[in-house]
Amino acid sequence: MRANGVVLGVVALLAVTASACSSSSPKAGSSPTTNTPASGRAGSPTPVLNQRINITNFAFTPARLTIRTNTTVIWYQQGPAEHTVTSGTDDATTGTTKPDGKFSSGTLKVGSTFSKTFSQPGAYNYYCSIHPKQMSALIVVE
Ligand SMILES: [Cu+2]
Repeated sequence: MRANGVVLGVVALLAVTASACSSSSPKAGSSPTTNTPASGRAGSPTPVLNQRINITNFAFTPARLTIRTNTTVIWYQQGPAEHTVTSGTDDATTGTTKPDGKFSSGTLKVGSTFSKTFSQPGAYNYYCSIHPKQMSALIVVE
């Protein structure tokens, strides 16, 4: 019978097509990702994950600090007056400061500390909300 031969041929063709598809599929989901650098800076020293800033004599020291992401900055309030660590912009021409809400320590008594971990790159201005004209500083996160 001719009909049987045609049916067998179609079945055989479907089987070949199916096996061709399945044999070519395994690599579809395993394409290599090339946008993740394995090691950042080869040869650089072990990253320091904590940085200290002193608050003393109405100043943040250092006033400008560059850190890597995921570094924790700890401010040591050494007086003699009370201060704050408040993020925001400092407009030197008008003498006004505006908190931007990224971080704020509240009033720090002498001898206390405040810490924040910076996980996003960027430039972070901050100041003391009690003495904004005297005390402003910058942290750059690379
Ligand atoms: Cu102050």
